[in-house]
Amino acid sequence: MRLAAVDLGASSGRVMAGTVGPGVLTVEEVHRFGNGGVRVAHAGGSTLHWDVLGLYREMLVGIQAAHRGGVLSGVGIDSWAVDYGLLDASGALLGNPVNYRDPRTEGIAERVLGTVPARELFDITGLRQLPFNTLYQLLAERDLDAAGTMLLIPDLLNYWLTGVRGAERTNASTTQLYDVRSREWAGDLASRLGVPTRLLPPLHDPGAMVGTVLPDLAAELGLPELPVVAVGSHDTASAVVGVPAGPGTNFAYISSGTWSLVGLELESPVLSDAALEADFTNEGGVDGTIRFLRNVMGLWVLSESLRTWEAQGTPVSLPSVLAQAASVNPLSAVVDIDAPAFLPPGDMPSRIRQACSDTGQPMPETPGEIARCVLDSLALAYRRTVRQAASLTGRTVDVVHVVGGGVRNELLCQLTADACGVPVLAGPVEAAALGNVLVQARALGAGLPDLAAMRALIRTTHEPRRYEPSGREADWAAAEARIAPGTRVVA
Ligand code: LFR
Repeated sequence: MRLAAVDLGASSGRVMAGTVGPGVLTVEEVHRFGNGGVRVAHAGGSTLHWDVLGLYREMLVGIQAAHRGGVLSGVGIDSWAVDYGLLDASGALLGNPVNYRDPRTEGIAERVLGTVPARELFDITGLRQLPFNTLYQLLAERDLDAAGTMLLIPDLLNYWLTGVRGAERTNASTTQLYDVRSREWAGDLASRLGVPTRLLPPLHDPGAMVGTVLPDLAAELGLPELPVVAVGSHDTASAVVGVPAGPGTNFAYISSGTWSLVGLELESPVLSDAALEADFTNEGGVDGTIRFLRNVMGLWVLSESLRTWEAQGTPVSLPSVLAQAASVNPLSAVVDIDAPAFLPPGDMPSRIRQACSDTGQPMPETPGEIARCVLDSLALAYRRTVRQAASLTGRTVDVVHVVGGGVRNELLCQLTADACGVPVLAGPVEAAALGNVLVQARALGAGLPDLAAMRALIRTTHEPRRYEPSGREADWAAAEARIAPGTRVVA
């Protein structure tokens, strides 16, 4: 069967045409488009938005393109998490969704923790305090009175396609308004904090039918009656479905793109004090799994560096900067890549130099040296996170699966194996689209009873590439010591 997977990332969106059958699994990109923050000025300063209507329009172009190549049986949408649109009672969009990197939530978490202590909030939601969690964003809204419903980005696009309002559970689990154990909205928590529960739409699981494309829209686009299927609508949930882990392997995963999501797949959440202190999060996955992970700042720091060099009139291409980085001395300077300073858009090379200087290390100068510092620092963060995840859960990790766009970065894959001290299996690049397509296929009757069956099909059709660790454990341990807590840069 042929399916369209809409996969929206923070820096680009794509529509993939997928084919699933016995022993068959392919995805082909039929439409790709840029995405990113759009800063808009107003009397109070400025706000960083998303261009959600542009994304909707490009998504429709992509679905049409997918259908031109063969009749579609379904469509599924996944995107980055936490962000949302507010609808009024009639279903009209109230304002343009705000980008999670906008600083509007500054100080909100502290306010919330004055009412609900961090320990209790973690116990209910399982989530780490990231400044952009939906809860904090809703509390930063100027006015919620006119709002009738809050729809996360994929749910909003599903609504525009089908006219049906709902919330898919994997993405709902990232809002900090969702009870990780009961798998329902945390209504009491919302009320205590002043978030009206009328905003929270009915929940459904990945694999549920959302509806069919509205007849007028289908006619306009030349589409047949087309089911819209709920997939793991959080892109990381779909990407982890797409991890080609074999049965019984002790694996950690890194979903590597704008962010690096580093962790383990579990059957139930880990809500210990140690997990809370280590800033781990428990997000809902497909088939009731839990993604016990940590957000590591990711390739965003490198892409923002490229943007900075371009803005400064000295553009460098990604391939050339990576080639330069490969010949820089390993671990010359490393930073705590998770420092809050690296979250907002801006001049990353300066921030990296500053962080190196703050920790008494030589400052990288050339683009190649900066890029090497970013990659070494990412690998170091992966090392710390994989080891923490193992110790917080009492599990061992024998292999790290890397999926997503970062798989293309061979240097980073090798550094990851070196830093973690276990083999890396890299690929597929398009794990999120594959996970999206497989959950749709199952919902539409293609067999594939469970995650194991889906992953077996991925393994036979998308063999990952293996990187062996090179055994320089002492060097990585020494680099880790250079940025031990106490040397963190401040935003
Ligand atoms: C990755 C991702 C992460 C989430 C971040 C913000 O694209 O979805 O999982 O923490 O974006 O939504």
